[in-house]
Amino acid sequence: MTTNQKLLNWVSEMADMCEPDKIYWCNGSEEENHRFLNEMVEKGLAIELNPEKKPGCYLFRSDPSDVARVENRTFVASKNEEDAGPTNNWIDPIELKDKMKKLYKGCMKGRTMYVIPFSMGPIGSPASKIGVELTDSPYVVVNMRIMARMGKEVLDVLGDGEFVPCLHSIGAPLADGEKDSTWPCAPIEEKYISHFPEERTIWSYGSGYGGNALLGKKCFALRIASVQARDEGWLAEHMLILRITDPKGNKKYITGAFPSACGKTNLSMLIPTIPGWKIEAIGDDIAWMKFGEDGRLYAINPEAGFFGVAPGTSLKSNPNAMTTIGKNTIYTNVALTDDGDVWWEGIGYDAPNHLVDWQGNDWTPNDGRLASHPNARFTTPAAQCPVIAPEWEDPKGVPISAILIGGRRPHTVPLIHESFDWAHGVFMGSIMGSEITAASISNDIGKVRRDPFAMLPFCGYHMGDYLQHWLDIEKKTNSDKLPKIFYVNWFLKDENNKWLWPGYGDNSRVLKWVFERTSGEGDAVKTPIGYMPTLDAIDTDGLNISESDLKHLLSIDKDKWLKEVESIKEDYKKYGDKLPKELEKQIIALEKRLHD
Ligand code: SAT
Ligand code: MN
Repeated sequence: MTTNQKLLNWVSEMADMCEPDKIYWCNGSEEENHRFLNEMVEKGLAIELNPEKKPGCYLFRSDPSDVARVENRTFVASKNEEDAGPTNNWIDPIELKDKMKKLYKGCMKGRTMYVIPFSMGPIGSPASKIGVELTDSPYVVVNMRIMARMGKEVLDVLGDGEFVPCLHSIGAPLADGEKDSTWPCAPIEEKYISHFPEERTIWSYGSGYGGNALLGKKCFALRIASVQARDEGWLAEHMLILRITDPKGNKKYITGAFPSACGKTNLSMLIPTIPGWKIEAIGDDIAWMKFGEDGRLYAINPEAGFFGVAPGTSLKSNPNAMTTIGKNTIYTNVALTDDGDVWWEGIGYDAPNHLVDWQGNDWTPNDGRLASHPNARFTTPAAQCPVIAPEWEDPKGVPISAILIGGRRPHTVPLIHESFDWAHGVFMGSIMGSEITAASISNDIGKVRRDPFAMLPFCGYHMGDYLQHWLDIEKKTNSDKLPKIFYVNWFLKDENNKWLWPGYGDNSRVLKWVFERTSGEGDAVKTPIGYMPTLDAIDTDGLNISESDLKHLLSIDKDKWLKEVESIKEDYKKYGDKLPKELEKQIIALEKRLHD
């Protein structure tokens, strides 16, 4: 097992508090995985899909109250409130631990406590970090096995070293003889997804779903890692990583930060529509970027799987993902067909006449209800992706040439623009975001929710300090070694609410310009907001797009941008005196350029 005394002590201390019936150390083997899956099928917690349609695949249905990350129950409990900043929920760490200890007391009665040693990043890579998750959910175990490298090998590499302790409970103890439900969890007001940044510790209680429970992902690889990255001089980011190859065989690596539901997974494995170009995936959600000896930023994907949104995934939107999830995949909250396959809205073909919906009820097409939950997910091994780049597990990482940022903006922000320099690129990152479309608070529709580098829900410290950290990165190397920063917007609409850009595989046309710009090529004009491609700099061969639509996509409206400036100034107020001086200068400079 392990001789790591700190680990042994922590496991026994947590077991004393949670009082599980058993403690089980996961070894990560195939045999163990099958045993857990079979046990869950026998208990009615999971359904094995038809092996002729979806070999090695299982369907889980969560409790309707436990279907997504819960941002209002997610806490950054730094010692000082100021360090959590205005965009995180804060509770004093001593008070929070007291509260949570009461909940954890006896919370695993009638259950097993699984010990999951896991590595974020390839096992043994100097860029990787080790965590240990304790959980009473076997669903979490089988998901963590896909999303991270886990088991005995990790303990071997850990030795007596440091790990991030991650405690998780679904918060549903079982009394003697009590019958279990299919997705036990705690009520919303008892759910806590807590981070103790100074201690590098995670305590999660009450939810079994996604980022609330698979603690290696958002909790560790983003919230805790962002604090480690700040202290150690690197970047832990909510970014995809892709490799792009031109027709001559030249390769470059690009990362991209986009808020949820902007197509990160689709972009990372896109099939280009321009002949001779190729895109391969390295990661679809998280990038850790550190300086190499040559002064360039190298990225690794700390994860080993994709936890993607199923609805909307189709042969049109993402054929490579459809292949990836054809086997050895865990599906959560999708609909089940009568022949043991899965279906979801936007899968690309009509629903059959009968399904069992995500809540386990009969469903027919005229019911007017969704058959799968909008946040239904697949958990699938990255290695199964037909276009996974061969170096995706290279412990050194891959050198990054360009960083993309973007969101959903139906107007104002053009298809693409490039920053003048690093600081201007950080400014662009600080103002990115999406227009609110279907908000429950109707007043907010049409407003922009700014989400700097798509990290708003995932930064483990003050967002103002985070932006300053991005600015400081420039001082660590020569500026010509840094990636170029580009702001893309696939989501522009015309006056009739029609998309102006075809998207999907045609996004490769924009990536081609990015590729050229990082090679000192690609025609550009200087505009008040940054460099933009000339009209003929975007390859539109074989694309059916009108000259006027293209002009619309590649131009800016100064009046709209002056309004944008006002809205940015308003947004910046929330940082108070933590707003980096450089960003204050940037907004003034932008306003001046717009007036010139
Ligand atoms: O549930 S996760 O946090 O892993 C996915 C997401 O919400 O982006
Ligand atoms: Mn994400």
